[in-house]
Amino acid sequence: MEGRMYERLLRVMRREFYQQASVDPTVPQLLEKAEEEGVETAWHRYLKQQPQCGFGLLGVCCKNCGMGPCRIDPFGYGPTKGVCGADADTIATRNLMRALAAGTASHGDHARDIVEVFRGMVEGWVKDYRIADEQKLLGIAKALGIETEGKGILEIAREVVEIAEMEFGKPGEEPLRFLNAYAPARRKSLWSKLGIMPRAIDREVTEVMHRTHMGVDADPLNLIAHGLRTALADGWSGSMMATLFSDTMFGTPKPIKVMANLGVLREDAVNIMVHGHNPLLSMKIAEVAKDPELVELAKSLGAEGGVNVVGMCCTGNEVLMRLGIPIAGNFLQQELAIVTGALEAVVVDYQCIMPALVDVASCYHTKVITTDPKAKVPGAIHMEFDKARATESAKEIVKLAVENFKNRVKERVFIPKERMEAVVGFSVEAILSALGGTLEPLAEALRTGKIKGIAGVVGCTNPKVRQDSSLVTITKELIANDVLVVGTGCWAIAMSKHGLFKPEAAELAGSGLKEVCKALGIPPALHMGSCVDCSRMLIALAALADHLGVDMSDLPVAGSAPEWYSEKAVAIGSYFVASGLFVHLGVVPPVLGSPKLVEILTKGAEELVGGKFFVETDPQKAAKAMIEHIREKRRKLGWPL
Ligand code: SF4
Ligand code: MSK
Repeated sequence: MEGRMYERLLRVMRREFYQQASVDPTVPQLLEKAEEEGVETAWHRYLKQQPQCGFGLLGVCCKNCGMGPCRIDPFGYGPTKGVCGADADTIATRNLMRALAAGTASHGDHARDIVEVFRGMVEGWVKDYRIADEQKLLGIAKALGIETEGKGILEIAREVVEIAEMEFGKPGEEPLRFLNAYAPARRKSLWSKLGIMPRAIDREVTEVMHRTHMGVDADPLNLIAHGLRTALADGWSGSMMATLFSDTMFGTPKPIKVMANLGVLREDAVNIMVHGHNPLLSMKIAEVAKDPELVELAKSLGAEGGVNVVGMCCTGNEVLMRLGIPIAGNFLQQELAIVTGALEAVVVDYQCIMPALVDVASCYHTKVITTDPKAKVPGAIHMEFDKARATESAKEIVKLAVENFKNRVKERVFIPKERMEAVVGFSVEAILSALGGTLEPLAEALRTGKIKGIAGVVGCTNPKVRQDSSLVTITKELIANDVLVVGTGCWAIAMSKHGLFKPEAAELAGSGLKEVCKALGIPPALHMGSCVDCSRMLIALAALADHLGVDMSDLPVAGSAPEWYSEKAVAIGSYFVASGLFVHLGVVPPVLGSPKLVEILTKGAEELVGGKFFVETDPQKAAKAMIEHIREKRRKLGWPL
C-alpha cells in the first residue's frame, strides 16, 4: 500500500517535471509517452547526472596531462595549484579556450566540406550540385578583389575556391582573406594593433591546442587574446565561407512561409528527419524525396501521402529557409521526434546529434542513419553519403527509410497536433530588398528611435533551462521595447514554433518597431538561418556600421545566447565580443572558479575590443541589461533615447 502511494507520488512529481521541461506543449505530451514506453531522454539523463560536478561547473578541473587530473579547491582550503603548478586562472582559461577551438574547428570543418564539393563542381567530378546563385558568387569574387570582367562563371568560381581553400591553412602572417574582404576597416586596424588578426583557421585552432598543452601558455590574458583571434577566424572566415558557399550552391534565402513543430510529422506519409548542420546532404534528401519512383514505393507500402521530409536543428534551418521543408523542432526535441513512433528514419550528418538517438530508436522502428565518416554512432546504420554521386547516394538512403514504413506500429503512433506558421529566410539580401535596396531606412529608424536597437539572439536549448522559455521571454521583452531581433539556430526554430515569426507578431512590438514592421510586412524577429549564418549578422552589422560611419562597437546592438550548450556557441559569442558586441549568456559558463577569467571576460575585454560577456540566468533581467546597453550606445551617439 505504502509502496503504491510512493509510486503515485513519484509519478505526480515526474508529471510536474515534464510540464516544467519546456514551454512547448509538444514536450510534456511526448515525455509522458516516453515514460509510459520506458524511454529515456536528455531530460531524464540530466536528472540522473545531479548533482553535476562542482569542479567541472567552475572550470577548475584539468586533465591536460598524465600527471592529472588535478582539481583546484575553489574555497582555498585544499590545493590551489595542479601538480605542474597551474592555478585556477590558468586551468579555467585553458579549458574555455579548448571549447572555443572545438567550436571554431566544427564550423571550419563544415565549411571545408562545402568548399571541397564546390571545388569538385568546378572541376567537373561533382555533377549533382550546381551554382544556383551566380550573383552571389560574383559578389564574393568582387569582395575578394578578383577581376571578373570577361571571365566565365566557372573561371571565377575556380579563383574564388582557390582563395577559400587557402583560408584553412595558408602559411605566413597575411590575414584571412575573407575577413579582410568583409570586416570593416576600423575593426581590422584594431585587431592588427592588438596582434589578434587571424591568419588561417586551422592554424589558430592548432595554436590553441599548443598553447593549452602543459607547460606552454599560463597567462589568462594572453590565452584569451589568442582565443579571440581564433574566434575571429571562425566568424569572419570559417562560418562565413559555409554561408557564402551554401548560398552560391543552393540559393540565397528569401522570405518563405513554412510550418514548424512536431505536428509537421504525418500519419499518412513516410517521415524522414534530416538532422545536423551541413546542407550538402539535407538538400539532396529533400530533392530526391520527390522522386516519383520513391513516392510510388511509399504509396505501395501504404503511405498514401508519399514521403514527408522534415528538419531538425540547423540542417533543418538550411532546408527550411531554402525549400520550405517543415521543421520538426530544435535540439531537445530530436529524441521526441522518434518517440512519436511516426519516424521512419533520422538521417544525420554532424554536430548536435545525440548518441542517445540510437537508444531511443531501438524502442521504435526508426532507423538512425549516419552518413559522414567523421560522425558515426555505435548501433546506427552507416550509409556513407558519396558527394561525387550525391543524387544516387541520397536515393539509397531515402529508399531504406521508405521501406521501413512497413515496420511502423500504428497503435504506437502519437503525433502532437501543434504546428505553427512562420515566415523565415531573411538573408542580408532579403532584408536589403525589404528595405528598398539600401540600409538608409533602417539607419533612419535607428537614428530617430523608431527602432531603438538591434539584438542578435542565437543558440541552442539546454535541459538546464526550461526549453524555449528564455529564448521566447528575451525576444518578447526586446521587441516590446522597440528592439528589432534577428537570429539563427535553435532560437530561430523556437521563434517559428511560438509564432514570433508571423508578421502578426508585430502586434507584440513597441509602437515604433510595430510601425516599421507593418510598413515592410515583416515580423519583429527575423530568421537569418543556421548557426554558421551568424556570419550574416556580422556582414549586416559591418555594413550598418560603415553606413553610419561608426565602429561596430558603437552600434546600439546586443547579442544573446540564452539557452546555449554547444562549444560552437562559445566560438560564436567570442567572435561577436571581438567584433565589439555586448553578449549575454543565459547558461553560466564554466569560468566562475577563476575570478581573473571572469574579470577579463566581463570587463577587461571591453577595454580591448569594445565588446564583453554578460552572464544572467533570469531572461527578464538579461533583456533589461541588453536594453540598457542599447540605451547607453544611443546616448553616446547623441540619438534620442
Ligand atoms: Fe594537472 Fe598541470 Fe597536468 Fe593540468 S596540466 S593535469 S594542472 S599537472
Ligand atoms: S543546432 S549548435 S543546438 S543552435 Fe545549430 Fe541548435 Fe545550438 Fe546545435
